[in-house]
Amino acid sequence: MQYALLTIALTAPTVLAFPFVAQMPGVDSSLFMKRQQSGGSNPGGPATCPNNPNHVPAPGITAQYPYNGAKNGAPGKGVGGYRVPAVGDTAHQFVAPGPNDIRGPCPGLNAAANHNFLAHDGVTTFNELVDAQQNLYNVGYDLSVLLALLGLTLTDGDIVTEKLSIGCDATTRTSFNPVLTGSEPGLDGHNKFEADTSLTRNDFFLGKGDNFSFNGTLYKMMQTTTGSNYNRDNLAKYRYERYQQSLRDNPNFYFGPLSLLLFGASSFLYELMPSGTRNYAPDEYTISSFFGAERQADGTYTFNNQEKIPDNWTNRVKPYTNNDVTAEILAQYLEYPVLFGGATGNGGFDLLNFGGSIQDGKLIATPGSKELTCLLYQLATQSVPSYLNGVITPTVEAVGLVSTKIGGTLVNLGCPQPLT
Ligand code: HEM
Ligand SMILES: *[C@@H]1O[C@H](CO)[C@@H](O)[C@H](O)[C@H]1NC(C)=O
Ligand SMILES: *[C@@H]1O[C@H](CO)[C@@H](O)[C@H](O)[C@H]1NC(C)=O
Ligand SMILES: CC(=O)N[C@H]1CO[C@H](CO)[C@@H](O)[C@@H]1O
Repeated sequence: MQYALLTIALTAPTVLAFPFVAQMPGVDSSLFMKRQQSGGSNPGGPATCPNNPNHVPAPGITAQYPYNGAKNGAPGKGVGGYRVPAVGDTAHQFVAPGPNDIRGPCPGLNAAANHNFLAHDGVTTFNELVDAQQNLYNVGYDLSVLLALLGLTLTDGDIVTEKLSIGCDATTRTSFNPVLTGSEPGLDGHNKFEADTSLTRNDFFLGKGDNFSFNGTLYKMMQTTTGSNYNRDNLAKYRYERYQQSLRDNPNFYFGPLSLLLFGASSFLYELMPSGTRNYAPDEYTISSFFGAERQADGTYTFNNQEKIPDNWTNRVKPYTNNDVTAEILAQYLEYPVLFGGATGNGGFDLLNFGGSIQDGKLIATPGSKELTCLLYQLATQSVPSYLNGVITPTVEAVGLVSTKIGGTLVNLGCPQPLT
């Protein structure tokens, strides 16, 4: 466990400006504990998780096909605009996932695994994640490291083996010692990294625990609202629509600090997925390919299990950095400001505070501010209210890993030191 789960007694006085409402009428409190873990044969749990006994690590790059030159978790060149997969590079051609391969809620990582930038079975490592993001998408080194750390620590990968399942619970393969670490739910683990109001995934409560599978109804809604132009303005609008939908339909709706990552993820549609060969337009051809969304004759969408880099694709020219993504998170938020907090099940809504960036339920970080720069770092190093009656706090070991990998750069910029 990289994050200790702290469930606060309902009567205890607390410094957190967040009321605990799990036992209020209308709130199904049994879900709160289940939210954290997708145990046993629940959706995303170990019993139904594919298992490839023959794990093959990602092949990595070669001198002939160097991409960004990123290997072993180190910084690459940070110069994109090249073709992926490179012409002739058979090691990174698309191969659809088989029955033993794990895929999860992230189309960016699923496509990376389908193209062998991550291990094809979906059990990956910190280094593979950092290398793949740079070589494939030209994500900046700083952001590649931050996202990989968030994946590893927040969603319970293993900080000793540095292994992570990109989907369901594969503890037997990620953990250095399952008895000591407990279960490591992978990226499907809800309300650590995985949150309500995703673009194309169900809310946890509404999906009865399956919040990681592609939902064609939601994809269709996104396509309709954006008019197939997945740019910032249109995605901000669609995210707002999803928020209103969850507020209306989901009595256990929770929109906490980790939901900030969803604005980051939606920026990936117009910042990381578009192709130079299509003038970097976030268009239907491109986005549907990454999402594996297949349009049917009647206009509905189904999942084809083929999350794929579009043909003839070239990646972005300049690296996409921590500052770029936090600026996009704020820009989308400011178009349709919404409140952070949780539904109390009786029509009420509780607001929350987090770090210096969320106050009384509102994101108050300003462009270029320290709070904005530190946003993702704080998610990785501070206690995060992660659902209605709980807070997750990184362990000393998790904070240690983050500082080892980040090397103090963000602390030097004035980001708050972790308290643990
Ligand atoms: C180590 C790096 C990464 C990790 C750990 C990660 C993890 C995740 C997780 C857990 C989600 C689900 C969030 C939710 O729905 O609640 C997600 C969503 C998403 N990710 Fe990633 N991701 C990473 C990198 C990327 C990259 C490089 C791309 C783009 C090329 C990407 C594109 C997306 C998109 C578009 C979504 C939204 C999907 C939807 O809501 O339907 N991710 N990611
Ligand atoms: C997909 O999402 C819609 C809208 O939230 C929901 O009504 C439907 O049940 C979901 N479908 C599946 C298969 O979960
Ligand atoms: C691929 O992209 C190149 C460069 O823009 C273009 O000249 C070529 O026509 C494209 N080929 C296909 C099959 O789309
Ligand atoms: C438990 C549950 O509701 N699972 C469903 C969620 O959605 C997927 C499709 O996206 C269904 O296949 C599951 O049965």
